[in-house]
Amino acid sequence: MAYNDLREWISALERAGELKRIRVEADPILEITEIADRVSKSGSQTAAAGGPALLFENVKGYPGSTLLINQFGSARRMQMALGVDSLEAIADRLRLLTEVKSPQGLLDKIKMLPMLADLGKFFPKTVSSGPCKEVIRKGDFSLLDFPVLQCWPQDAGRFITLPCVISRDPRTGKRNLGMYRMQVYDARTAGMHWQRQKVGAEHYREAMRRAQIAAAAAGEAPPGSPSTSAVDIMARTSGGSRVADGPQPPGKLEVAVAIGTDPVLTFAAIVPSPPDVEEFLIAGFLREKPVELVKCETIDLEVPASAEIVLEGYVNLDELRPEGPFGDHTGFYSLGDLYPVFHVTCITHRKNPIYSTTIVGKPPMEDAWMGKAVERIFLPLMRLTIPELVDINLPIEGVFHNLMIVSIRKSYPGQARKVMHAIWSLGQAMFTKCVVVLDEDCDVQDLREVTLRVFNNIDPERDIQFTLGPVDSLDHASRLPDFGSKMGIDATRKWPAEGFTRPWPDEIRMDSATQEKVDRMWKSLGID
Ligand SMILES: Cc1cc2nc3c(=O)[nH]c(=O)nc-3n(C[C@H](O)[C@H](O)[C@H](O)COP(=O)(O)O)c2cc1C
Ligand SMILES: [Mn+2]
Repeated sequence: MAYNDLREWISALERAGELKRIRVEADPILEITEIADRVSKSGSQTAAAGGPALLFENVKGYPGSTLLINQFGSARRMQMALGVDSLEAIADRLRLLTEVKSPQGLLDKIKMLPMLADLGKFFPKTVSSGPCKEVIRKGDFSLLDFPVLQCWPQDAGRFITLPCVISRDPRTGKRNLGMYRMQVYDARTAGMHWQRQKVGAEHYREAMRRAQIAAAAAGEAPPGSPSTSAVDIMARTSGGSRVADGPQPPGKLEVAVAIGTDPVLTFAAIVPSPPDVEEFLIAGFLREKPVELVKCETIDLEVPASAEIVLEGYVNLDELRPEGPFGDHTGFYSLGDLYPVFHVTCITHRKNPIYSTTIVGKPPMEDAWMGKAVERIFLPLMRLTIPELVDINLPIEGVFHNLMIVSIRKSYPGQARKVMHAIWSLGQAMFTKCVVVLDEDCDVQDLREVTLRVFNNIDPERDIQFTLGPVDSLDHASRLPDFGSKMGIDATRKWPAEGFTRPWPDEIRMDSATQEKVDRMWKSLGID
């Protein structure tokens, strides 16, 4: 049962006792962050961690406006958002899809029918209009009309923190939906913080390549201008897309931004899907209902029809501007850097739009629960490339890119190292700074067990693997922005075939006969 829009989701939250309306005036500058932060961290030692979603109905300076925050802020709400009682249910549906084999007979074919019918629900539908068009503002619009937060004291300004950013691949025409924060510079411009390894940044680079090739073909390449090979352009871009030398011919990439969609679509914007798989499709799969899209007014893109707010606009290919610092989900401020600038050409919205937002900072915050959902849902997909993978755990304090703990079914020498390298080459898992590999009988969700095993089982000099590669743009410790070292710890039991010839001791376990005997006598001992 899918929610059609943010409002149905808010009603469901309210009915479930998962939402608090706040009628006291609260300031979008710092104050709402402090409130939401305290709520995020309430009861954080249990699975039900994270207090309720908050609907601010009296935002200082924005009379009549409404602001939603912490909608995903607990394991339970994350499940509700995805319409399941357990994230395993989604993992199971994915597993079914990935395990498809050719049907052996009629019975097999019949069994496959529900799955094939399911497939039809994935694809987005273009509709002629929708609630996001209730108010269309082509001339009189301003980003400052919405209660955009300044989250933390040293932030560079106000940031739109939960935007679903839509762009089209100039090469394939496929659309991407990614969540990239946007610093509001003024009424009509904002930063576009797609990090360089993300799909939006690749669309931008592709548009740059095309503009350069077109300019060269038209003989407009300025004297001494750099070569237009893709490799060269890549080499000269950094941060989001900095052009370090040589002029970039003018041009633009159209971009649309949806704020306040149904929760599945918002979640789909953070999912690290393969670059060529449209997130609209993923949302359709997760919702079990197609996403409805409408055409934009001023650009050639489609946006979710039921979005609360839609920003239409473009980024110039030859314009970058300092973005950040911004208090980030690492618990530190991410440093300022140069990023493209989003220019708004039109804003459409629902009547009395609800501004949907989040804050990031020291974990746990609501993005922790979104990340945990990604972890569970992606396990079956990771197994397609790393079949020996039994389970994974990205502890919340590892802020997702710093630490991944995995267990594997080890069948040949050196396999733990093979798994590390596979993780470092798998989509956004490439950012993982530390990978810890354990044998299949270790419950990686139990950090005490993990600690006991890892540090007992390693000979550090022998079992640690260092390598170099891309790191998350948010990493403030790496030797260079976006590039640094990684560490893998092979905490599996070592084999003679790996050069370990000493005996490996058994773990201590009491025999079951003694355990059962003590169970029976337990009460009589009078200890409890
Ligand atoms: C609240 C939140 C904020 C995020 N902000 C950014 C951001 O500013 N820049 C960025 O590159 N990724 C950001 N991310 C992560 C991306 O959304 C994520 O990597 C996503 O998979 C990118 O989509 P893409 O693969 O289509 O590029 C954020 C994630 C969350 C949950
Ligand atoms: Mn994507």
